[in-house]
Formats: sequence, C-alpha cells, structure tokens
Amino acid sequence: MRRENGMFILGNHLIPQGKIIVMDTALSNLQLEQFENDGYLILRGMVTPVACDLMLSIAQKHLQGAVPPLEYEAEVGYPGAPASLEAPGGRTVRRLRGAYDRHECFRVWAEDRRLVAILRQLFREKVCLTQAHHNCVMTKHPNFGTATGWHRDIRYWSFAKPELISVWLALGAEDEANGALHVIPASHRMHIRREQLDDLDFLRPDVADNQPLFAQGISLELQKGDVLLFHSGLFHAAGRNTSAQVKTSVVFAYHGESNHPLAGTRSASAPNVLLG
Ligand SMILES: O=C(O)CCC(=O)C(=O)O
Repeated sequence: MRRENGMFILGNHLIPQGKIIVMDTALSNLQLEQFENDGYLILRGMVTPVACDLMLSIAQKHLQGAVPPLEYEAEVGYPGAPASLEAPGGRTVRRLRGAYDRHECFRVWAEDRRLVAILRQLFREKVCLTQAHHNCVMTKHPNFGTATGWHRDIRYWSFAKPELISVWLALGAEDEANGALHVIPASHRMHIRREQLDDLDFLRPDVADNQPLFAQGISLELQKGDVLLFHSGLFHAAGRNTSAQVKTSVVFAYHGESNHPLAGTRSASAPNVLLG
C-alpha cells in the first residue's frame, strides 16, 4: 500500500490515512512457538475493515459478473455438490481463482509488507508467493456450498520440502453457522498411515484410529480482518454455510525462497513471486 498526501492508495482507491491502522508487526517468541507447536496462528484484526470491504466489493462484483477464472462447486464434486454445471445450483462458485492477477486490491494484500515480514520470520528466509495454489477468493455459498473433509493442503502440492503456509483472510465473520474452518492442532507433525486416508487423501470417517483425531478438532471463529496462518501439513475441514450470506475469504499460499516447486508438477505450473 502506498502513501501520498495524507491518503493511502489501495489499487485505484484513495483511503484517508486515519481509517487504516498501520501496524509494524513482528511475531513474538510465543507466537512463533505457537505456530511451530500448533501449526496455525491467528492474527486478529490485521486487515482494516476498509480494506476488507474493498476486497469484498470487488469479489462480489466478480461473482455477479462470473469473471473468470472460476471454480464451481460442481467441479470440486464434494458430497452434496450439484451434479453438473447445468444442474440446479450448478453455477455456484467455490473459488474466484487467480486472485493475485484478478485485482490490485488482492495483490496489495498478498504483498503486504507486514505479512511478508511475519512469513519471513516463520520461514527464516526470503518469502515467495506461489500462484499455483490457493491464490483465490474462497467463497462458501448458502444452499449449494459444500462441506470439506479433513485434509492437508500439501496433499496435492509438490515442493522440495512440505513446508508451506496458507494465509486465510476473513472478509467477514466466520463461525459455525457459515462454515468456519476447523483444525486439528499439532496435526502438521503427525504421522498418518495411508489406510487412514481415502483416495482423495481425506481422513476416512470410518477408521477407528481417526476418531481420536476428529475429537481434537476445534472450530476457529474469525472476525472481519482476522488472518489465519496455517501450515500446509495441518489437517483442516469446514462445514456448510447455513446462514443467508455468502462467506468470503482471500487465500494465498507462500513458501521459503529455497523451497522450490518440483519440475513438471502442477506446483511449478505458475510463476512464484519473490517478495523479500
Ligand atoms: O471452506 C472450506 O470448505 C475449506 C476450504 C479448504 O480447506 C481448502 O480449499 O483447502
């Protein structure tokens, strides 16, 4: 975000400085330990309501205009999803993809210098944004938005080391009613046997050894502007949206500069952005 003549410039929008809290944050040792031990960390109120509202308004416009690239619930195909794009609810959007190139307001957030500094502390090296994964506005719609089973983001990602961080920004309140994320603390370091997972690498609900894991799951309530950082090995899940409003979050994924995507994989299919 740039500053000029007493105004912040966020994309093409001028925002009076007084409305934005500029925090020069660094994680405390306790926060670093929490992330290391639990595999996630919540930074409350990191993004101002003004910036969230701007991102939300752009996301809503792009949803209304079905601005590509989009991913539909019907394509994700989770249980309860519309059977095809032509079925009732078939055009329910799951993700506005390509957020980094979609609008400057998302790019400004992805490159936020406070966020990059925090990620640099966690990676202990320079930080890259991957455009191949997440890089989206994640939506969860009432009615046709589906639940997501327990999974690790790393399952389909191919990097030299399985050490990436997903950054989830809530553009509005996220709670049990609208499908908040659930996590299993410390599961990023747990060894999981192949038989505990189904063909899509979700934890199988019918396996006895998974029951103690499910019992450790907690729901993470977020408010507008809260940022959740979570390790790519952390098991997480989310419910359906039983509220009347679409839940909207911006999600990017990052890795350390030395942690390269493996050649020929989907992870190497889009350029990284070195952020410093
Ligand atoms: O909102 C959800 O259903 C969870 C999304 C998620 O965890 C993912 O896409 O990796």
